[in-house]
Amino acid sequence: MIKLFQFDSCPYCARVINRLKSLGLKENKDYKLIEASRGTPGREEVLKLGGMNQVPFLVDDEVQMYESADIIDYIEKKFA
Ligand SMILES: N[C@@H](CCC(=O)N[C@@H](CS)C(=O)NCC(=O)O)C(=O)O
Repeated sequence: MIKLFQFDSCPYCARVINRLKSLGLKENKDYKLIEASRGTPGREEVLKLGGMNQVPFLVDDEVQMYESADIIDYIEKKFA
C-alpha cells in the first residue's frame, strides 16, 4: 500500500491527499497516511529513507518520491 508521509497544515500534502480522495481512493485501503510533522518518528523515517527533510514524501514499495506534483503524476498513472 502507498504510504504518504505528511502533516495536517502542509498545503503540498493537502494537494496530494485531495487528489487521492478525488480519484476515489480510500485511506487505509489504498493508501496510508503517516504523521510526519517535525520531531515525529514519521519525519525521522522520511529523512532516513529519502535523505531530505521534506514532505509530502511517498513510498510505494521500491518507489520513493518527494514533490507534490510528481507524487500526483505518479498516483494518477498508477490508479488511472
Ligand atoms: N516543492 C515541494 C514543497 C514541499 C514543502 O515545502 N514542504 C514543506 C511543508 S508544507 C516542508 O517539508 N518543509 C520543511 C519542514 O516542514 O521541515 C512540493 O511541492 O512538494
